[in-house]
Amino acid sequence: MSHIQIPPGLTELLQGYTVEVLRQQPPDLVDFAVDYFTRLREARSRASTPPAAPPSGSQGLEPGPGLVADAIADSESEDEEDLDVPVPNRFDRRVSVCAETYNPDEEEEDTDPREQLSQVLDAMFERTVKVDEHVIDQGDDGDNFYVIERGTYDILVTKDNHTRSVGQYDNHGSFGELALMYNTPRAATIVATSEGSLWGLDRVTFRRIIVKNNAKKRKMFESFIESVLLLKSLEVSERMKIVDVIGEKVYKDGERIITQGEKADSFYIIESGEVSILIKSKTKANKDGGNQEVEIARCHEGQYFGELALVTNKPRAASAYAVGDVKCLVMDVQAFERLLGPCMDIMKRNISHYEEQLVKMFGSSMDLIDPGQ
Ligand code: 1OR
Ligand code: 1OR
Repeated sequence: MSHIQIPPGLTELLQGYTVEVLRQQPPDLVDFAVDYFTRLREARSRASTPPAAPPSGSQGLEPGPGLVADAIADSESEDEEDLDVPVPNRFDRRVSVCAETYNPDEEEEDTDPREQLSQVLDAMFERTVKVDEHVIDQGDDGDNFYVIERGTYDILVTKDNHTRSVGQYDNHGSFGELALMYNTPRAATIVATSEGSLWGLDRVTFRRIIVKNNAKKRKMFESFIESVLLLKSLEVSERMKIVDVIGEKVYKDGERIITQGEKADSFYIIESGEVSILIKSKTKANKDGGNQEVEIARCHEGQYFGELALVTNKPRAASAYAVGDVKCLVMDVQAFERLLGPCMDIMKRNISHYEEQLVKMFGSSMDLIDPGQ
């Protein structure tokens, strides 16, 4: 048998793609691959030409702070890193976790993004876990960031000697970024509730790539986030934390963003464009078995949607479609619960308006929560 040559870089290339697939669980692997590799190529060609205008954003991405490829793809065109906003918790950093505090000013000029990608892939390691194993313990210093490959995990928070479960990860998502981003002790305990497997990324590599990317994101989204009415009541540092966790997603005209009846894991803020909310409802006004979708609302730039299912812990009450091209900022449910607590009153007040509208439109509020399938 003749020897088949594996071209240099192939393994790393496919590993990078695989890690992002595992992280983001995209619905369409081929579309995702096109996106991923196109962005990688763009990053490469940007690296070989002088940086032009700042990147307009990280299109088509799921939320989350750990988007390694994205960070790499973006980081080479940025040289300055000073944050002109206060870094959360800068003053209560603990010395023990500060030993190798990342100082962006000292960062050497960035090298080729491919080189960075292979640095990250080299640094990533697989960790398998057993039922009841603690991946992270609240109060510890942060060592690694984790991307879930598979398994279910409980998020436990201890306060005043009382431990409660505040959420779960189900075969999807990432955790352990907070202690690394803000130099704080671990904010929660993460316990495996099944056998599972994780991709770990060490603190130094995480900070080198991700913190740098977050500084860029802050610059990019700061003024938009400040303009969002819902977030007005937050402190500046709280808004910056939101910038750190958001992702950006782009939708084409007519594309469905949310599907009524599905399980919810994200919250959306419209960055540009318009979103139509449609409901299938077995109400008096809609007796055909509930198969006809009726438009119930339009959302515009600066407005949010997809909060209802997260607040009520129910399936999506309606579907959302892009009207023209739409760009949304997307936040996952854990970040939503962690960061948007102060905005909960406003959202709940608006939800009570949905109920009123529902009664006005359909003479019933029964179907708001339960999709009429
Ligand atoms: P870390 O480095 O602090 C624990 O280590 C990780 O748990 C943390 O990063 C997050 O990635 C993850 N509050 C704090 N940390 C959370 C939370 C959370 N959820 C996930 N993590 N809350 C729950 C929100 C659903 C708020 C509880 C009051
Ligand atoms: P979600 O997570 O249930 C669908 O996903 C989203 O549509 C929902 O969150 C809201 O953000 C958004 N009733 C229910 N959901 C609505 C409504 C609405 N409007 C927007 N959404 N009503 C319209 C009130 C003008 C009442 C129904 C007639």
